[in-house]
Amino acid sequence: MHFIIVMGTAGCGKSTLSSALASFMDNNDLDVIKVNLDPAARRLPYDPDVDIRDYVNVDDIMNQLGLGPNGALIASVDMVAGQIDKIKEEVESTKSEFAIVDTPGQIELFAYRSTGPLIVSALGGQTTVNLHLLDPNLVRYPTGFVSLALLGLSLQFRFTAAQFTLLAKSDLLSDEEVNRIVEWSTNSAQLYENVDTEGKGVTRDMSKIICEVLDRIGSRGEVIPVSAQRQEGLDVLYAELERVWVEDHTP
Ligand SMILES: Nc1nc2c(ncn2[C@@H]2O[C@H](COP(=O)(O)OP(=O)(O)OP(=O)(O)O)[C@@H](O)[C@H]2O)c(=O)[nH]1
Ligand SMILES: [Mg+2]
Repeated sequence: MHFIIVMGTAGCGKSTLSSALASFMDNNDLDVIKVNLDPAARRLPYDPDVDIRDYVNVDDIMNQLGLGPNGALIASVDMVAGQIDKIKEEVESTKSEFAIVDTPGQIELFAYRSTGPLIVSALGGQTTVNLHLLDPNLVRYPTGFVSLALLGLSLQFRFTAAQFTLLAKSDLLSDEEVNRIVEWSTNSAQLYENVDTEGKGVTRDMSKIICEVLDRIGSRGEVIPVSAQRQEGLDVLYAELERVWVEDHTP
């Protein structure tokens, strides 16, 4: 099975993109399942084939342990770790070729506690690709782009899988803004220049240093603009994913 793990800051469009990508693959006759790993999801824009809420219920945890919403969320994400074997079994029992995995809104709970890396490695799979979604409202400014690039690096550090960076909800930005963001992802000198001219104070100074670090680490690939709402960019994303799957079959 090939796994596609969808990650990003709260509200950046993970669930909607998971749904749109699944429909895109479905329409191309691919056997794909949708896995929801967000125990706190209220309403999902898709019908999950495997759902963490069948194993861990935030409301029950709140009541049983007398916790507030944040404490219950932390406890519930941690409890997911105890259900990994069952989830893996359920995922594998579908015998699908592809699985799209939607992750909790609070990325710090998933990525920076043990659950996220544990579950991703336990699922195993032939290939695993992480999709890091960038929130358009933050990433439209050069210093915002730098802060999310830093988060992307940190995710890469926590999960040693292949990682693609997507500009989510690209329909909310002008073509000019989208092009600028794509340019920043491949042209660090341009990013540095825009940080220098548009940033302010300590944020600008720190961003310039981070730009240098990003430059030293090297390219993390061009940002792929996508709009789940308009079904745009999914073909480009799919072509990139396909390259990973094809390489996996190349001796
Ligand atoms: N304009 C536009 N809005 C979008 C798009 N994708 C998602 N949204 C909206 O963004 C909001 C958040 O989308 P979700 O898919 O729930 O985001 P999420 O990252 O799963 O959110 P959490 O799981 O709560 O962190 C919703 O109001 C969506 O309708 C898009 O491509 N374009
Ligand atoms: Mg979601």
